[in-house]
Amino acid sequence: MSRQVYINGRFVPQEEATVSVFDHGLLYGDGVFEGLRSYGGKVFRLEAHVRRLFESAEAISLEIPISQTEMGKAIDLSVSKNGIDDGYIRAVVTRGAGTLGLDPNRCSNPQIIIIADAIALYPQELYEQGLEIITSSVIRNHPAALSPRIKSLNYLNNILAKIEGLEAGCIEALMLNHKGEVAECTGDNLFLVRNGVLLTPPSEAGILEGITRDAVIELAREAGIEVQEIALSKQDVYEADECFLTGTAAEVIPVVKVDSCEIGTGKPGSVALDLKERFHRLTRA
Ligand code: PXG
Repeated sequence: MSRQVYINGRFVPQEEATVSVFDHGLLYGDGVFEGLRSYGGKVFRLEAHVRRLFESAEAISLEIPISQTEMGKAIDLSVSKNGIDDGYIRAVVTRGAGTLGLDPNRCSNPQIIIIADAIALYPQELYEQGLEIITSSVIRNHPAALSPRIKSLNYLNNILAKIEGLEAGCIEALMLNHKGEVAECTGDNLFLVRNGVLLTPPSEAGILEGITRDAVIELAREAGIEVQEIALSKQDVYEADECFLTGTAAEVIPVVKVDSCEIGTGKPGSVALDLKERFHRLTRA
């Protein structure tokens, strides 16, 4: 089905939605993006995603030529114009076309692109049986090199870890930071349950602070579950009672094996399943 794609203030059929081969988004990965979900035609946590998009842009000195309100409206409109109920939205802002040189000052026309499409969910059985993941040998970007807080078009760090995971038969892979602490997975945040307490790496571990992660922390606290954002080791993961991942695409998904080590009982844990349900209700509310 052909989609109407938003590009710089206009909606055009997807075949006509193009950017220049001189765009620094393509040439250098110089740009930022967000992945959002809509449920029943309503975008989940739209303001938080738009805020993060603008923060990512600011962190790379990229001035987005429209306001956050206008961006939010354009995202909403992309969903409604394409008649999407439960869908996935990709918002991208590139540096724009420039010269064959790094200098971003030679790019004068940032490109704003919004694509809304149907969502390809992970197979249902993975939510019931739980994922098996591995720890990648690729460490997460050093925060002083390219901060993981910036959702940039430069995703090679994550893609290299994803390739290693896929080669091992896993659709996700755990990434450690430069200190050897647990950071996050290639497109998902990680949580553990230990003695009834929910544990997740803090921002300083070098993670993208996921919007799903924030929602799950809120839901857990509402449910009376203690949550701690603390540094975690690979050993903490192996010895945890439960493990699960959170992300816009995955929502909440249990993990039952890490590096061939069974987590807890080797079956999805009760806290993970409860939070999965609570998140499901929140998004469909
Ligand atoms: N860490 C990283 C590195 C991510 O890229 C998350 C955590 C989870 O954040 P949210 O805000 O989504 O809870 C992400 C998000 C995709 C895709 O198409 C990837 C993400 C989000 C949506 C789609 O692979 N990554």
